[in-house]
Amino acid sequence: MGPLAWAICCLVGGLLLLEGSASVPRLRLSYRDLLSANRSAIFLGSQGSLDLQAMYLDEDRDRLFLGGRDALYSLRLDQAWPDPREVLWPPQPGQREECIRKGRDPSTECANFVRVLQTYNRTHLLACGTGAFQPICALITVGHRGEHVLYLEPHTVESGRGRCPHEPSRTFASTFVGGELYTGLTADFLGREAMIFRSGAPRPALRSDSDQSLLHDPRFVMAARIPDNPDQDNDKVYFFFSETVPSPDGGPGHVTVSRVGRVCVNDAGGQRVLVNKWSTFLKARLVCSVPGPGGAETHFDQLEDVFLLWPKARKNVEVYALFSTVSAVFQGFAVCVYHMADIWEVFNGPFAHRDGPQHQWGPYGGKVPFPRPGVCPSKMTAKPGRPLGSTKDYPDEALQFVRAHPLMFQPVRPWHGRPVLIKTNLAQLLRQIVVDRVEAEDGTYDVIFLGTDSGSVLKVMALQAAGSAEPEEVLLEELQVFKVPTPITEMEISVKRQMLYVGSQLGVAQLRLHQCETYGRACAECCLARDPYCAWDGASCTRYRPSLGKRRFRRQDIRHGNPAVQCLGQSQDEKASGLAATRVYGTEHNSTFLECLPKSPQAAVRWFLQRAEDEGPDQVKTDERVLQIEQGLLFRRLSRLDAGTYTCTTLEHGFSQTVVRLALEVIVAAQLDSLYPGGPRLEEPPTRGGLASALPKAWYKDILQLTGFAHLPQVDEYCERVWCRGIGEHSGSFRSQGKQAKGKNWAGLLLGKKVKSRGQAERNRTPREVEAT
Ligand SMILES: *[C@@H]1O[C@H](CO)[C@@H](O)[C@H](O)[C@H]1NC(C)=O
Ligand SMILES: *[C@@H]1O[C@H](CO)[C@@H](O)[C@H](O)[C@H]1NC(C)=O
Ligand SMILES: CC(=O)N[C@H]1CO[C@H](CO)[C@@H](O)[C@@H]1O
Repeated sequence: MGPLAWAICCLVGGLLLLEGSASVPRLRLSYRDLLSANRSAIFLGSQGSLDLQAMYLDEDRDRLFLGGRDALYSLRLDQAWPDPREVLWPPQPGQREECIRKGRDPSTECANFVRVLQTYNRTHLLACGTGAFQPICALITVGHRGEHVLYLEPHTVESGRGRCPHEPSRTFASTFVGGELYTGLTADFLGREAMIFRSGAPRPALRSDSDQSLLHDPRFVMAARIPDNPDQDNDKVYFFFSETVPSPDGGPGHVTVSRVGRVCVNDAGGQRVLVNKWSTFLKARLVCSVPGPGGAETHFDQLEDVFLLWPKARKNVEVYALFSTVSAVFQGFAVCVYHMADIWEVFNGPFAHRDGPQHQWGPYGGKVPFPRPGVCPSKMTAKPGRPLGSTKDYPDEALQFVRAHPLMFQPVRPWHGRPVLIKTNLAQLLRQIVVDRVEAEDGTYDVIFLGTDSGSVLKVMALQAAGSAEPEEVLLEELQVFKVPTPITEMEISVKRQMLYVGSQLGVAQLRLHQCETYGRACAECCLARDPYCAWDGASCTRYRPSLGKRRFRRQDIRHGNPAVQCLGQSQDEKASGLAATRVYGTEHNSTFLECLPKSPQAAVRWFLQRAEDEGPDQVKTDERVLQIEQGLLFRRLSRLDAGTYTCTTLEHGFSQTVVRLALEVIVAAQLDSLYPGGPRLEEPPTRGGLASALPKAWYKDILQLTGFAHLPQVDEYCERVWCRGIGEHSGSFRSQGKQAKGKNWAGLLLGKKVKSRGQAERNRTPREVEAT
């Protein structure tokens, strides 16, 4: 076996072990489900697409600011986005033409794509855009709290070089700290000069030293100020990014690695060395990997997104990072969590050193100068008679050292040494991550929201089971936020409002973190959902509030989702088993379909048939004639022996529930033939307007005759339901067939071609469309 074949085999073998148990969501909600339940509200602008590049959630002002193509928007954080404000901001005069003349793409590059939106002061935002390949910045008046205004201050427009990339597509990160903008970007026209840049009066701008090869083709993901300790002199701005570096063992080729880098906020550059360049920049590798069989690690090296989870006390922030694999063989994603204490430890550890480009990296073993490179000037660096109040006072030796040793030797390892979540063989790519720490009855849970490249959001938990090394993945919901598949590029959370703000190139959506009633109206359904936001309160599935939890009756079981324990004696469940059967008809020798749509795709579906009152129910035997498919039971050719009462049950976490009961009657072929010597008249369905009068009443009377008048009320009711619902405005019926098929069905239905009943699912008002929307 060649080395490549070996690598592939072992990689794939290792990944088989990694596959999560439950990659089917407990609940899947379509775009239309979300809109009709008020779970989401979409803003696409007046043109139907914003070309969104930047999103800034401003919870102090209760506003959401958006940067688009040649425009800025301001939305108030209310349901359904009342009165949005828009400001047009095209490139400087002549710049668009100049951009085209230089050979850039007129539609995707030669416009002002707004990529920076940061709070400047209490009344203004700083905005920067690509300016058709000539970056520009300006101040935007947004008004005081409570006002809803948006104006561009034309006299403040100035060059945005170093503050915004030239192109809309290039990765970029920025943060605004103490009146200065920190950016990680490629700052030149050709996109070659990668740097970390700081700008803003009154201090002179500071940038990365270009001859230092500090950054290798970086993809910046995030930048943020994270205080190390209460002493503000120690505050640093951290950058999270990936790099493509020469192979670390001196071999040929390049590898992708992920990094955390940092600079001191009070860095002022050096006096003789590193003048107007960073004098405190250091970086370390972020490792996110799992051990495979035989000790070989599977690495997730490409950083996709980072979310900082600030605990209530605002110290010891936790870094949630989403990674992907860089392999051409397979696509995998992992979420790793890093504690700041572990990051600090690595920055306090040995520096990486090698004697030359062909040598291996090792820990630097010599004497490290004082003040230790990378340390911010503060009381700690001051010594009697030696103020060291600024990096300009640092000895040249210390600056030379940091210039030669920007990389730490040790990598930062994730908490527990492994990812909390691994996703392989996904149909979608994962792009964004946001995390909410939720208090539930039996503990605190981190709910992870993942934005995909197909316009959906996955709501996931990683449960650390006692005694098991591997966390259990609980995929709570899959929410199709955008109508058409489009990569999610921005995601912000408002814990205060319990909302997620989701951005794609098309526009933004406001999405509720939870909607407990969607899980159903029974205690068992609420419990099986295992959603830490929700609990059974004795009457319905509602938002769990820890403060009230002690006094009120609350049923919740996140860890096990076991309704048998939690919902004992909760009458709603017992009702289900006594569910009355709905009468349905099928014709002999024809195909018939019995629908059963369990609320959760995770549930195992079983069908039982009871032929006579005095017989017990038997599990339905399936073969090539009777098929059990995802949506129900399909009889390809109905036999008169198929008549009886069918019960569809689901089994989930050892808990069995009845979803639907259908009493199937078989109309014998001979009876039909005698009624319609020339075959059944399958007329075109009546149009919607003439529905009531045009229905061939005689025709359905014929069926009554066939079945005997004893069943009159049920048949009547059945026809009523099928006709009025199926053909009318109720788009929820005949879902899997799309609009075209809707009208045609009424005839087939009576002849038993396709029998639909939503049974219990009907009673719970959530329309769940299979139809691709
Ligand atoms: C959704 O919200 C609108 C307005 O906020 C309201 O009129 C409507 O009744 C709500 N619908 C549901 C299903 O809650
Ligand atoms: C914010 O900055 C702008 C521009 O410098 C200035 O005009 C405005 O008065 C400032 N607002 C506040 C509240 O300081
Ligand atoms: C709708 C449908 O498929 N009808 C068929 C039912 O079966 C008879 C023969 O038994 C056919 O003639 C019909 O076309």
